[in-house]
Amino acid sequence: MNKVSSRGLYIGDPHFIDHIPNRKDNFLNSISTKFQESLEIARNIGLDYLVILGDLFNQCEPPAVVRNKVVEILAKGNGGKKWPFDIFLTIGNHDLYYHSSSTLEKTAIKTLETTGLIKIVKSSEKYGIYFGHFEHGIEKHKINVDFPILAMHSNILPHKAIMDHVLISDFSTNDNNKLVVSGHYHDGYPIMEKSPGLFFANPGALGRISVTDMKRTVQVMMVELNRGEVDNIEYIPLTSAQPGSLIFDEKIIDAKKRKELDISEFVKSIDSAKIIINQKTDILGAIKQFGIDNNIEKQIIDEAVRRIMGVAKKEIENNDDE
Ligand SMILES: [Mn+2]
Repeated sequence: MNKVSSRGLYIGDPHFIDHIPNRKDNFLNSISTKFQESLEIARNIGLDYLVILGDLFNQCEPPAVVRNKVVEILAKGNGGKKWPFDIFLTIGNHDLYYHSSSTLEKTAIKTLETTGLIKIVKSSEKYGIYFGHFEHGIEKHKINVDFPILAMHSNILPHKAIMDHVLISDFSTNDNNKLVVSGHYHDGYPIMEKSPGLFFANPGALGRISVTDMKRTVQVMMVELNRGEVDNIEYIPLTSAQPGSLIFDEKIIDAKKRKELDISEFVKSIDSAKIIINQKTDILGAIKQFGIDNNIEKQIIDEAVRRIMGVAKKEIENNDDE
């Protein structure tokens, strides 16, 4: 099995949905065009299979129009017919309820699997792929399988980050593993050869759902295995992807940035207040005095009091969820 030869295309998180805030275009049309182009690339090169690296849908149970669009592309996108290669999905966190695989029966990806449009499996002996479906704490799991390719929905990163992740340098592989390709981390990174013949890659998300995606090249990855070794690996940019400056609404982004700035200043002011309060026993008096001393509006001081009295932690929590 580990001496397999196969050729396939890998695409990062599409996040199919009907609307993304801050985007000027029709997101469903745009992501559909890019998905269609990816499938055509695989067909035109004559590849054996295609892997979607998770988060096919932005929500596990998307609006019917979104699900129907994906069904249409998969079932009829090839000139009215199905595509002439196998299509696999590594399950992403957005494809499930509560990020839990026990909810698979209730999801849109299950519809696609049941109708035979995509395959959701643990591994493919035929093509030499292990699928690392999303699970909580997947970054900490040690995966010891003999497949040449590990197709993961996991933050396997070249550098440190705020979210849960594992560094490429710490990711453990065995001698039969030749490529670790992942989705989940939308920015992606260049193809890296960690040691001779062992590659790490993440082409980046197909769907640009955040303004941080503005400058990124939208691309897919082709890999050719020859007798269990990586023979060729390359990123292929999509020609149908529009420049970030055309799809994101900069006016909204600027306004949002200002708002975020205002909030961060506000939080800082609460932190300053906390320091002072810690040194005094008359808490409310201290906050009011802090307000007067710093020329802060009464409304903001009232809000600060509310937050300092115990709700601050819950509300300021940063929820960074790819
Ligand atoms: Mn994602």
